[in-house]
Amino acid sequence: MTTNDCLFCKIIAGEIPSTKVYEDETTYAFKDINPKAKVHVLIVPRTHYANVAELAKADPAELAHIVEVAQSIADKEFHGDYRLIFNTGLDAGQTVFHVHAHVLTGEQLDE
Ligand code: D5M
Repeated sequence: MTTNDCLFCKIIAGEIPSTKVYEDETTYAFKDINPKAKVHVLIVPRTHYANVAELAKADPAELAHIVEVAQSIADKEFHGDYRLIFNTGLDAGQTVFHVHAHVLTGEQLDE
């Protein structure tokens, strides 16, 4: 997978529409098209990494920043509580191979 045929690279570039929740120089956040909670946001680094392990190795500061962004979304949308998920690999349910944090918040979540 290269950035040319990556769905989330196209979303970050504005070539495919998305509902923006947050953006800065390194990071973009948008609503998941198939929400699994009242608030379901995807946070992605603008740079393409296939999964969270690649991101952690190449740019741990960006991974920490993604956690900060998740916290700020949960602070705004709920009382600061949230679930943060990185599906990693096909058998874990990863379908888009540009690392993305799922932030689930806005309501009490099932266990
Ligand atoms: O999560 C991939 C997630 O990406 C899944 O929850 C649906 C979401 N998705 C797919 N296409 C779009 C678009 N176009 N906009 C917003 N959200 C989208 P994974 O962990 O890889 O299964």
